[in-house]
Amino acid sequence: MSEKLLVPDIGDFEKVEVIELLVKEGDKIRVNDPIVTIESDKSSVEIPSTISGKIESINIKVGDKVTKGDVLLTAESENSTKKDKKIIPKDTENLIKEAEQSLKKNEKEITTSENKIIRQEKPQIIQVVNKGDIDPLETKEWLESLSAVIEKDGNNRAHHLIKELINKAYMEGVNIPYTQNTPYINTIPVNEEKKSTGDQNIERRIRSLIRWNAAAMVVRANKKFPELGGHIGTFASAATLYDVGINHFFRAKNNKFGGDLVYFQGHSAPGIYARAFLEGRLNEKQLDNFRQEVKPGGLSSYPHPWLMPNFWQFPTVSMGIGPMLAIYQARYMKYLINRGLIKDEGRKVWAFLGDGEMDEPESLGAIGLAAREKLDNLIFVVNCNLQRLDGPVRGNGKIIQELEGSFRGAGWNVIKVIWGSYWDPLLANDKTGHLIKAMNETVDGEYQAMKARDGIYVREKFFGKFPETRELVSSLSDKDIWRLNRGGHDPHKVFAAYDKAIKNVGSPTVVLAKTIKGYGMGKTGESVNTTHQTKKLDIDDLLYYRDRFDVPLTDEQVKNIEYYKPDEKSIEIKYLKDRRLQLGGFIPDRTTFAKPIKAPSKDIFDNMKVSTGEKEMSTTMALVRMLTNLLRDKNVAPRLVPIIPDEARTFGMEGFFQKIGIYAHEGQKYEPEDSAQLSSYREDKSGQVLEEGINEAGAMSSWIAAGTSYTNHDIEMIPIYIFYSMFGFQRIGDLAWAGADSQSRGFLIGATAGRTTLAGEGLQHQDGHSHLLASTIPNCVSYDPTFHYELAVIFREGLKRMHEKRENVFYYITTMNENYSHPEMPKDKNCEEGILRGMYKIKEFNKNKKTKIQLLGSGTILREMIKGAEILQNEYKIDSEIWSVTSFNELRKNGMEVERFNLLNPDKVAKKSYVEECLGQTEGPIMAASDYMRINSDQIRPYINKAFYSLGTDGFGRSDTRKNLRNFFEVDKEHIVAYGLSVLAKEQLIASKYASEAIKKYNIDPKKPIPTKL
Ligand SMILES: Cc1ncc(C[n+]2csc(CCOP(=O)(O)OP(=O)(O)O)c2C)c(N)n1
Ligand SMILES: [Mg+2]
Repeated sequence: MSEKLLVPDIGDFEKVEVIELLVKEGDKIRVNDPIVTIESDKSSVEIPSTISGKIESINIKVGDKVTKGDVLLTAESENSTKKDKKIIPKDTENLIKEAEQSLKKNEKEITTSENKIIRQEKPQIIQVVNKGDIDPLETKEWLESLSAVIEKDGNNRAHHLIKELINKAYMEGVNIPYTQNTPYINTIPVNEEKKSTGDQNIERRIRSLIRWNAAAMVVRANKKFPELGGHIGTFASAATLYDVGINHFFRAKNNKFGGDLVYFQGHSAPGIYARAFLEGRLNEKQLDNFRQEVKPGGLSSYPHPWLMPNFWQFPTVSMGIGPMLAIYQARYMKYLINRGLIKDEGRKVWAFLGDGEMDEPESLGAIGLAAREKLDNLIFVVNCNLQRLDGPVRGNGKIIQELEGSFRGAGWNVIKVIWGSYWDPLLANDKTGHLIKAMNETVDGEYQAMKARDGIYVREKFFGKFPETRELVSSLSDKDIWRLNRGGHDPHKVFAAYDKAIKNVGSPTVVLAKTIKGYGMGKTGESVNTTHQTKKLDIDDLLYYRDRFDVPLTDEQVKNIEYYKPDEKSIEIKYLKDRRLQLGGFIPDRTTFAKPIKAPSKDIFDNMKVSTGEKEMSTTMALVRMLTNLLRDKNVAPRLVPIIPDEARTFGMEGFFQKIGIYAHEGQKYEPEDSAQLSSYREDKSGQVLEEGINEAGAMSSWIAAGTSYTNHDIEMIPIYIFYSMFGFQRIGDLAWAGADSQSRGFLIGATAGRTTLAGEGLQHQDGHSHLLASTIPNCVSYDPTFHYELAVIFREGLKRMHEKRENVFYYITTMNENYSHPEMPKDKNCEEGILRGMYKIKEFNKNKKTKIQLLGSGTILREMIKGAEILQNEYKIDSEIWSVTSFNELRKNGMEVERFNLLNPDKVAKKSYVEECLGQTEGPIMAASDYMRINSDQIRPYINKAFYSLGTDGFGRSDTRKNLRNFFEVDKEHIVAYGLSVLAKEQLIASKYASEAIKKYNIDPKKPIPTKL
């Protein structure tokens, strides 16, 4: 049967141009095969077939304008699958089935777990003392009923009843104050704690040696060079948290398993080095070079993959970056699994964080996403030592309770590890509930102060709060009281928490572990406000530390601050290595086994090397066209990770929704409002686009996860994060720096760029400095292209350098939203090289052969330069050479390098910078302009031995038309002419009257203040 393929609903557009025909008569097509690409003035989209069969005739050609309902082609259909059918989200049915099945499964699970959870022991009733209780007897009856339910029908039944009670209370109008908190005790009851399989004695000995060596490393470095700094107190508080993880939980990457990913807290690095020393991965000399990284072999101050590329995986020391990166890493891991690019091996992402670090908005900013996306592969461990740098973390409150509230509210599984095992009998004997009351009422400032004192103080200040609690410890000595340990220092409690965390399904987990900052450091460093900065320990402190942890060193050895490493055959070293062997290898360890991606052949971009003729388009549109082309390259297509923070329509990328889908871990549970349209909003479990919402930091974190996929998942991916240029580096600069440190490979696209090119949006949108920010990152390669062929050449080279040759650079490219026609790529054989090196001659005006000026233009302002040059030639008889500068940043890098070489090699023939190669032999002064601040073009000033002037968009942006903005910032063709003439006059090449006349002619007010003052 013959069937017609019609133009589907393309939204509000009519008469949209066909720019590509992707099939021909006689071709066999299948449903979803792309047939034609159509392009409006904003975006280009492929139209997929809704028919399977052989094409009989094609009714349109390139250049035709089509509207909804027009016939595209006729085909002899095999089976007519109507578009109507396809638009029903294909995952929906599966999802419903899945949901039904999981409901059934859950029901089963509930019954079985109910049975399992029934407690054998009679649960202890905690009688919360409450002065406002008008009928304590009634309260007691209710509590006893609850205990009876728990005993008879289990936790789930009790939970259900409480929920029903609360619902009922709401319905009856009872105003229930909302609480996110549980009492200030451990989440896991003692009888549910999973016991560690490890040998606690050996583990304690190993931990003590690691503690010692970590402290010794910092003290030795600072003895040598007091300026080096370092931290002892942080790792001292976190040692058990790490040790339990490294001995029992963190699985390494090897040829059988992808490996857990562990984000170590930045300034706990000394402890991680100290362990690597015992493992034989680092030697004494390297420890002695802690924080001395200039000579090869030193250890970096904090985790920096750039500086220790075979060791550290994640840069974390800028507070707040670790939590965000870890969340998006866990999400990205699920993305790769759901797209079928890696296997689901149950890998986990662990992030170790400080309680002070949780103050950063970034730390808590993405926890909602982690819960929403059910990231049960993610575990946060927050080391709650109740201190940060200056002192307690909000001493009047309780950080653990505060964080519990935030995480529970967001939907996380929260495990509090507050009290160590020595507290268990006390809590069991707390029949009156006064101990819990004291725990609940004591604030962090008090908890911290107690650990800076002694047992007598704790007896008085803590247990002395109530006669009942005083009585509770009456048989304990002051020493016993002092020994009452915190949960985070108790390997049993930590083990139980981690065990529960890795088994949790359906939500991320946070372990809130209470510890003491500077644990074991004694009077100088334990729980005192100055702990954070303690980097020197005097001899008495060191002797105390040795004794505290039974480190087998003589006094003499302590005085020399010697490291201690037991013999290779010792039980400790054997144990430590065996544990890692069982867990697959050492961590951290940074490796890559990813295969490179072959860059697409040059011809994939050929259509960008011809003129667009009359057709006008923006470079943002050209980019989207190019990406659409790339999605047809079988090597590249599956590896592209387009990342868009809720701006796809601004950039004309809505065509991607249908073509490759938006990643959504649950598929699409609804029929989208625009389901009948070609670019309908399609979410899919295997969707490729990461649509991040209005969340630049999250999008950047995704970009980093994808850009480092080659090492963390052994698969090379190509992230392309397209942001509104002002909301790029300016907004997420610190993350960009971390991305660079991580050796992320991928593209950042600053779309709608340029201070005068993004016209109406105003001061906080119009970007005139992102290239400067980009230039601050050493491995960022940045370009500001004007024409589509420049973009194609740059992008292809980027793919080649980063993903085929695996160079550790990343690309920043600005694209604009101004529509204009694009010329054919110049035939000059050096053009491509020039585009990539940063400049090439694009045009020459030679009519007059008298006076000449060199005009350098970048981005959209290049076009103003060309127009200005035409006026200069036609009205003022001035010739010019026009240079398209694709990257002042790249030119500067080359200039710096060459200048340095020449200065360091005074006896050698001087090399020429590329700028000099281009401009050295040219005639006339140089004038440069871009849509960025003058300092952008000024970057090359030192490498030119000629008069150099620059124009730029210094000052606050503001909304207006492009024409008015360019006039205001003095980068339009009229100012280029006037300034050009002035430059020539200043260089005494023409009379100054020409410049004065032009200034008058173009109504330029010399008295107008410079835009930076307006
Ligand atoms: C963004 C940022 N701001 C400031 C610092 C300096 N700084 C380093 S550690 C620290 C305190 C950290 O406290 P916490 O997170 O509680 O870690 P702890 O050492 O107590 O485990 C500060 C402010 C930093 N590293 N990053
Ligand atoms: Mg802290």
